[in-house]
Amino acid sequence: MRDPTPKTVYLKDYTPPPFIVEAIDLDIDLRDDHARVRSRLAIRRNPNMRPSTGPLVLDGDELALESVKLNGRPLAQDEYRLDAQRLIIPQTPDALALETVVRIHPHQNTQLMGLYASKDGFFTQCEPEGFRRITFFIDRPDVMARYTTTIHADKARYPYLLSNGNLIAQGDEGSGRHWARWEDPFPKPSYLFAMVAAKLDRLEDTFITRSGKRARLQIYVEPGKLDQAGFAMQALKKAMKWDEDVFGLELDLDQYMIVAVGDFNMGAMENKGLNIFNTKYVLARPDIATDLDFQHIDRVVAHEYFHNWTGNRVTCRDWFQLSLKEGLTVFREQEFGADMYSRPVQRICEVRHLRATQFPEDAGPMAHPVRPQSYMEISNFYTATVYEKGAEVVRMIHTLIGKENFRKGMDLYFRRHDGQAVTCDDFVQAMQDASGVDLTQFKRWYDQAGTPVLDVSDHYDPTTQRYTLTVKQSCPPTPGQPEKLPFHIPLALGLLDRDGQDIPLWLEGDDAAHPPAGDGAPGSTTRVLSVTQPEQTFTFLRVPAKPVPSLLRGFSAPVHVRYPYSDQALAHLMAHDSDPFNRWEAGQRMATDLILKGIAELKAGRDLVVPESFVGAMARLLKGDEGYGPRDPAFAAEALSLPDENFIAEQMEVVDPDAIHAVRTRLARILAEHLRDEFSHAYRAHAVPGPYSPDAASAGKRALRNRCLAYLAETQDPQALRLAFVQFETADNMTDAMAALSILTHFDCPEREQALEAFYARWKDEPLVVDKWLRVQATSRLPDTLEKVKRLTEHPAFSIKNPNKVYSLIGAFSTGNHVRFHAADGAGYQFLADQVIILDKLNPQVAARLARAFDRWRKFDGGRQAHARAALERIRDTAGLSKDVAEIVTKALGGSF
Ligand code: B3K
Ligand code: ZN
Repeated sequence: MRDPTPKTVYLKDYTPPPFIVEAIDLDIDLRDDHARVRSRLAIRRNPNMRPSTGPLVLDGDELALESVKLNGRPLAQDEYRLDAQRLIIPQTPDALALETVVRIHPHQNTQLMGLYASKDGFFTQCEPEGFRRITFFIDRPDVMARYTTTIHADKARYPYLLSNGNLIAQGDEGSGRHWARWEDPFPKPSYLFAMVAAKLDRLEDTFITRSGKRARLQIYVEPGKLDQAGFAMQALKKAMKWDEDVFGLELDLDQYMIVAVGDFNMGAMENKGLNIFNTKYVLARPDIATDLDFQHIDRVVAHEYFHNWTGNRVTCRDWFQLSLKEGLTVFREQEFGADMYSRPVQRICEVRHLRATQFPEDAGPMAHPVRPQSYMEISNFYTATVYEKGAEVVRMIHTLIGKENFRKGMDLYFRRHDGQAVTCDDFVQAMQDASGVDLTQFKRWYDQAGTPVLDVSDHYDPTTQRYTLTVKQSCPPTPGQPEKLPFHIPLALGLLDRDGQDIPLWLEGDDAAHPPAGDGAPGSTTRVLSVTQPEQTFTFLRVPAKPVPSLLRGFSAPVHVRYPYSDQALAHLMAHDSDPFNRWEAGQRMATDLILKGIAELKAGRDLVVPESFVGAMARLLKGDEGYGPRDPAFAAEALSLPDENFIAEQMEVVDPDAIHAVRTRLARILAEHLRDEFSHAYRAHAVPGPYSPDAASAGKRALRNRCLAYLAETQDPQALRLAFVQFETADNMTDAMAALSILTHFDCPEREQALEAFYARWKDEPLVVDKWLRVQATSRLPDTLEKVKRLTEHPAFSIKNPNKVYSLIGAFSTGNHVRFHAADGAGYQFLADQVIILDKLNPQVAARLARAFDRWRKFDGGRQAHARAALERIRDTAGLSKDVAEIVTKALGGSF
């Protein structure tokens, strides 16, 4: 586990594997304090690597080797070498059968990588390099083998024995034990291996694929929780149908299993035919899960299912290509979400998430391209850049070549690469070949880090009715990449006239006979400009009067756009833009400008001034166009949300967390006081009658209503806090209860304590609800929050060994409580350092993820920087630090980012 000299791995050093494994026959014998794993590998030299005489090198981590046989003959000790990470056999024939027997200790596996024990049994997680913790293997994704897996365990304690593929045999074997053998018909990389031996309850269903095949669907959950598995099953069926309808992709298995486990490092894992999920993304019931939880389940179940084609059938050649499967699968999941819920609202949430996580990453010490060029620990690169920016890159291809061509590109990609381990270049090539659009320059998105900036200026000439936009692109330096080449950026835009109507767009140089693929045709009201040069001008013809530009519609590229909008222009866009994303965006720009101005005023000792145009715009959002209430409450709820503190911090040269918090809270209070009646009215008007349902329309109403309640509470009127408490007490669903509790947590009032106590008393036996209870306390704005968080680490509700608990308490405090984590006295930083150091001994992956909260430390003032540096250095100097955490802290401390 501890590697004394962590090495950097480079993409440029990639070479194909010298040996390939054609088949693996695994036999896993689970005992009370260990497991014995026998593996038989059918290996041969890679024919493409001839002539070759090199040694056979197998990866292994924390394996106690008991024996090794080559072609049936036990090897003497001088015929192989063993070090902490490898088994090396210098002399081998070109084709061989290798048998190893190892002992492992799943009960002591606190890393939750490889085979580990959890409450109800044994589970695995292999991606990216966990399989080597189960047996010796060539543990890299371009080695694809056929798996047969036999599991032995106590029958009463572990009635279900599961692995990838089809169950081909099973039986009893005396002493109350049983066994089962599984065979996976599809060759796969080792990271997709999974097995489970556990006592669980099973929900079953069937799905008839479009070619008429009947597939068995099974969801396995903790005993007694079957009533929480139904929604995930429906999600799975929706996802299967959608992938058939939209991409023509069908399930290739007779049986598809999802197993939920409470101890899991991340969200879920797409193992072939046997997905293993964090309980958080499976279990749901109206009284314990919020609307957002339901939505996340829909999306994560779909995401893992979609991997069956984008990831499993076509996989990654090496881990640098991770975004090949992740960016593409996130894009597919986003499109599924857009079709299941409100497309504009999904997009708004995705962009907000991208800006909250990926933009800061791209501006900080861990900045890396969508296809990283090096890493010390690959687990650190399951990042917002690889996932979310990777999805934006796929979306840009979709925008540039158009929907039909994109589908042709996907078809071609599968035709060419089914069953292969390939690269991001292979994906782009298929898109280029299918569409005829040259994507050569576009590919820079995969290799250059940093968030590009578009500086836009305009000029209108009334005599010629020409409107000219000048677009300059630039990209700030990132670690190892001081200079960037220009990107190919799809800039979708529209022009609004004085009445708020879209103007038909005629571009100088339009060739009506050959409209560029994917763009709106000449004369349409949204056009996609291809920005490819450092500076470029675009001239629109027949523009009757100076328009208001609606730039980057639908957020067509992951960039910053700078354009000198007046408040009036923003209010115009907020009221009229036909692109809902940009209607939302205009409001966010206005609020951000207002808060940044307010911070400057505060420093000069003056109070925040909120212009009538802003209050008026908010009032219109609440009232909507038709009668009382907006047409789309879910959209209104988003548009009424102020940009969060992390986002505002990113817009500042030197971050002042106290000022951000003070001004943002003040703005909310001023709005609440001005619009008290409107908020009260909308709160009452959007009550959702009848039994709870997580559908998009009802969820939208609840979201708006709870946003109104939050504003009302900002007045600090005891009646408003009372109203929140009453909602908390009477809610028949977790969404409304949790919304009320998340409001009360910020106010030092008796209702707060009463609600928190009642909540815990009621839900202490539901781990996922206890996670919410921890999170809501960790994100309180009250000044003593850190003290409370520290006390909660001692509470029986908390366990540092459970990743969900760690993320809910420590993660939520350090990434979701800007003002308290970044306290001027450095106490937040010291606390986080303490926790990272403790956790690193148990679970380095989760510890490294926590340590990322230090990423932006250089953006703060000298005092805070000194505290952060001391905390980081203390972590760095800890003896026996994992390479996971070492990589994060050395990058944070090095350089100037
Ligand atoms: N592929 C997994 C992520 C594995 C993370 C390993 N540290 C989940 C997903 O993206 O679907
Ligand atoms: Zn994924």
